[in-house]
Amino acid sequence: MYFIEHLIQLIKEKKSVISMGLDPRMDKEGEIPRYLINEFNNPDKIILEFNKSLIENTYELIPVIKPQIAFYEKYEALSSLKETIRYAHKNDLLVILDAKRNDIGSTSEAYAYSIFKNYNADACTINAYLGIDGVKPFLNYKEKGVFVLVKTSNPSSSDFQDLFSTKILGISNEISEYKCNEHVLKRNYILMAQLVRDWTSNLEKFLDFTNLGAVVGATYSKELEKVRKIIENSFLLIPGYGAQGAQAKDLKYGFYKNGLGGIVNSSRGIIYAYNKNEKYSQHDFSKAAKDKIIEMNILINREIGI
Ligand code: OMP
Repeated sequence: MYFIEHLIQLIKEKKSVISMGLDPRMDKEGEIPRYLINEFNNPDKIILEFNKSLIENTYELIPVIKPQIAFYEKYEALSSLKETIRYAHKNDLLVILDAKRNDIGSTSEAYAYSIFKNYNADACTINAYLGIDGVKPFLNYKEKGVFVLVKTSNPSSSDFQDLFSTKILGISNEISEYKCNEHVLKRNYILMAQLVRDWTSNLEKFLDFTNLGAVVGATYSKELEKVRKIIENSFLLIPGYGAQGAQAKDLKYGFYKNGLGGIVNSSRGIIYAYNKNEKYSQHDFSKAAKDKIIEMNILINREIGI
């Protein structure tokens, strides 16, 4: 089944557009509960136990999880990542592997193989700075989903993504600066959104959506609205809810009137919710995550109308 078709099916079944981000942290107080760290004393085992408990308690309420590979690499716990993906699939969840990979075409092929074959992820995030030949190897896995970074949620995303530039035909590559008044300049994230739109044009559609999506931070709601209008046939992966400050009201313009068009990721806000409310002990971490998801589903669904 195509990723996007399955995603839409699960969104409708579960009435949820939430992606639970599985970003295991073990460095500070209040991240993965201490009792788990003490009990297992091995990063793979600690993380797998943590993730399985979260999945078991929340899989009926969400369509998708998004593990960020950096944390599994940091703790040398890649087998827990594979096991988590297997466990998520057994529990009716799709998996977006957040790897933000990209390179020249031949190296991208290896990245795509690793993400889709070795890890068996259903979708992934990529950076498309190298252009279409670094993107194609991911698109060659036709049934898989790909989310291209367009406008990221972080404060300094403006450093490059908000700068203005334009394409000028017939100008030598030796010229690295160009003074112009007559050209129309667009912000780089708008140009990236337009590229993604162009790349979707030949892809198969399900309910108007292709397997190629884009990432736009919920922390930039005006930009979210602009990108939504440019890339009509793409799902948007929208991170930044919760720990980064975005709220349900910021999400509305990422979605169409039928409530489709986006998924909202929260990682720390869900999986470490136990640590933000005195009514939970560390043993209640997955109950706290479940309660947070129930609350998010109500708040978000009210805004987007599903
Ligand atoms: P929390 O801030 O804990 O909810 O985590 C957000 C997750 O989304 C992290 O795994 C980030 O790496 C990821 N993310 C962003 O925060 N901002 C972006 O613009 C893009 C992503 C992403 O691609 O998922």
